[in-house]
Amino acid sequence: MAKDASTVTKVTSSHWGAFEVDVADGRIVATRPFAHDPHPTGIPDILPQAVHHASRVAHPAIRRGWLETRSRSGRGADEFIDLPWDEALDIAAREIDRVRKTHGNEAIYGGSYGWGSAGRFHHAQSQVHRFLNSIGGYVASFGSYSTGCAQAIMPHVFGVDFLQLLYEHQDGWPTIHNHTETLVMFGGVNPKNAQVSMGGVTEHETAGWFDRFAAKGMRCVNIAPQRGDAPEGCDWLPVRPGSDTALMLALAHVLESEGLTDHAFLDRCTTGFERFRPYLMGEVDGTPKTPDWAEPICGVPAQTIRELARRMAATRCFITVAWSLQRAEHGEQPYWMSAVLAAMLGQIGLPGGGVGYGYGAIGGVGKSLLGLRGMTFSQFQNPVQKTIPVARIGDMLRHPGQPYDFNGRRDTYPDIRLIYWAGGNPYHHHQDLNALHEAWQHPDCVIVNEPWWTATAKRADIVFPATTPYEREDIGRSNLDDYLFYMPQLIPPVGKARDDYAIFAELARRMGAGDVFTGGLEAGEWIAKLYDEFRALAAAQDIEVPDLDTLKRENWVRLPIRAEGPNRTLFAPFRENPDAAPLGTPSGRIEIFSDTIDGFGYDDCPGHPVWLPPTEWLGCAGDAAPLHLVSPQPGDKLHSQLECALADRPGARPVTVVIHPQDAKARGIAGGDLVRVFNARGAARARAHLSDGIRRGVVALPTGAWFGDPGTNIDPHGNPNVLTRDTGTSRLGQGSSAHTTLVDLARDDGSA
Ligand SMILES: Nc1nc2c(c(=O)[nH]1)N[C@H]1C(S)=C(S)[C@@H](COP(=O)(O)OP(=O)(O)OC[C@H]3O[C@@H](n4cnc5c(=O)[nH]c(N)nc54)[C@H](O)[C@@H]3O)O[C@H]1N2
Ligand SMILES: Nc1nc2c(c(=O)[nH]1)N[C@H]1C(S)=C(S)[C@@H](COP(=O)(O)OP(=O)(O)OC[C@H]3O[C@@H](n4cnc5c(=O)[nH]c(N)nc54)[C@H](O)[C@@H]3O)O[C@H]1N2
Ligand SMILES: [Mo]
Repeated sequence: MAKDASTVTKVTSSHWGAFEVDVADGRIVATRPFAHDPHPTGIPDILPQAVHHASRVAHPAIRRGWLETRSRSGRGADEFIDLPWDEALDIAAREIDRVRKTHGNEAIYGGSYGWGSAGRFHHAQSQVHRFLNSIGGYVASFGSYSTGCAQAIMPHVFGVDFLQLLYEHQDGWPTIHNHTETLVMFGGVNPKNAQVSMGGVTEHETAGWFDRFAAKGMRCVNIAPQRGDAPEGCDWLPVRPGSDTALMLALAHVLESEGLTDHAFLDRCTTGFERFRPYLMGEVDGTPKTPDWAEPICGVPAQTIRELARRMAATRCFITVAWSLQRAEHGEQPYWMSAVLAAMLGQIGLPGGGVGYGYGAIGGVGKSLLGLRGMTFSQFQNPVQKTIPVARIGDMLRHPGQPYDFNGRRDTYPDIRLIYWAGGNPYHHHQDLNALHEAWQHPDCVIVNEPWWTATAKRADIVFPATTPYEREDIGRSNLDDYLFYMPQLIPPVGKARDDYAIFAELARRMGAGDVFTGGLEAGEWIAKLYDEFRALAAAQDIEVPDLDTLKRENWVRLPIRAEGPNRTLFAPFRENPDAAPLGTPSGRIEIFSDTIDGFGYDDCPGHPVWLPPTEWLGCAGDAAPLHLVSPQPGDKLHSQLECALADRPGARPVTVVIHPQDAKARGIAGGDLVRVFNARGAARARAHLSDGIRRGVVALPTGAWFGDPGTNIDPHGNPNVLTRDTGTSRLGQGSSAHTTLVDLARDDGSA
């Protein structure tokens, strides 16, 4: 688009990176890649249309049935009445006050999971949590949909918080480049997912590293149902979804039976191998976990498994595991077993050896940066002690007062009367959405702050229109990135939208907690205060950060925080001297057998890693649902964000489902056909894309389409979460099991 004199161009930041924005007459008119990004993403292209889209929430709105009679039925079906801000805020504050006085703050669910926006101050989750804490607290959530299961299991194995492992310890790409000879990637290293990172990734470098690996002759093995789960040029072992643990066990069996296990390392640095070995060798159950045993389970030929194991032992080998593997039933097992396999190889603590998690899952993993602290808006302490594992929200709403197990603890679900959501879209992210819609009718009131009429906003009683990051100023910065941004306010708020901060300040004031929530500061004053704190903390680490006025003028700076030297290596000091630098596990060692987990007595997560067949996978697929559905992240955007603009593109909806040509042929499906993807839980419409880059028997339908209106028997846009199972990964992790789903496909004539 040609720029005229009135066009202003600024840089802003987002979860998918930095980009330039052209603004004219108060509207975003165009975007362009950030000049310093070697592999920019196309996601910002849809931004101008989305920000000014007709589906923006223009006014505070209250559902008619709730406004008139406080009726709980009709969520998602009723029309909404627009109200002036003051009136809507009065009504919401009265309702929150009523619930906390009548039922206590334990009746308020504010877990409010979701990615919201990338700015540091206007971080919607911090805002809603601080507000709820300032009025007496709320039921919170533990973990994320991304890594909830890993966050529960990995501290038992390595004695480190899983996210800390990710941020502070794992080998950087330069280390892998310099040392690794064999890169074995369970679930791949997905270039499309590396476009995105929590808080932003400015230089998208993941794909570039694979070009360098190829040039160096590194052998990269992509063990995943889709070839595209790793960059081009990698070997592809099309594994059956949900079966990686069996494959890892077979690799371990080869090591042990061929004398390739590093027992010296196991003795020095691990505990419990002697309790795991009888299971591996079949001495306890009569089933040795050989490659021949694994072949029919995972679909990888036994001879391939043997050769791979030998190569892994003979070369510097780095194992990576995608987050998708633990977003599945028994997701604890491949995570734990990958650590055991790496321990048996004896390379943990050597540069470019051992195991790492989430490379490619988000863009910043593999960047070696000095850690900086600060710029966090305090959420205060939560006076309510109750938390649920984040992905158990459906169970919580369905089973108030019922007991459940989680990571060694037995608790009961609270009786939720009010849900407050800001910065997330549960009708995007949760599983079995038809069941969630039923459960969602239980609370007295649902309040949502949202810029767009998402499926969640449509299922609320009170909706407050929130600004997008382009309508307010903020600071952009991520722990996995070395850039710092001033995110200027680019346009005035669209419609009557207000910042989450302003909405919560007004609600808090009405509930007598205004000063507590705001601390007497305006948004701009908070940004300056948090920035100055950050700057002082950085200065204490000898890192110079410009003052805020300079940053505002410059728009962005690159911080000198790339770690010196390429050799960041996970657990190197521990390997060197495990007595002097013990891990945080009870034994101080890597736990191949965990007495703690064993003591929980869970049959779905016993004391050492085991192969447990999932409830739904190709090993038990029948006539009713013969295909395994994987529902990966969308390549063209972030989750459900900006969906309205994509959905408007001709032919873009319903979403594309990837199917193997032979599976399509067996169903009379041709490329481009409309199809129905279905199982006993629901049905979604999609458009077939035939590809031999997906394993036979597997279909892939990405997440991100907005869930349709209730009352239709098929989701018209292609939301996979009408099909997925809503069960925890196990009693230990209780994470999301989204990838454990069987379905069938049929041609669809397009009628409802
Ligand atoms: N089947 C299946 N389901 C999955 C997954 C899967 O692999 N398969 N993956 C899961 C994972 S890992 C994740 S992280 C989740 C993602 O699920 P979510 O994080 O819930 O998805 P988003 O679409 O990013 O939702 C963010 C919402 O915040 C809104 N928003 C943006 N900025 C602001 C703001 O400033 N204020 C307010 N109030 N709102 C704002 C956006 O419009 C959007 O509706 O999905 C999960 N669901
Ligand atoms: N463009 C874009 N990037 C994103 C996001 C986005 O919405 N858009 N979301 C971000 C978020 S919040 C997260 S958490 C990460 C998620 O990162 P991941 O969890 O790693 O990604 P997914 O897209 O869920 O799955 C990646 C691939 O895993 C494969 N897979 C599924 N099940 C199995 C299995 O059992 N075994 C094996 N070996 N492979 C399996 C599938 O083929 C799938 O394509 O992505 C982030 N990156
Ligand atoms: Mo995620």
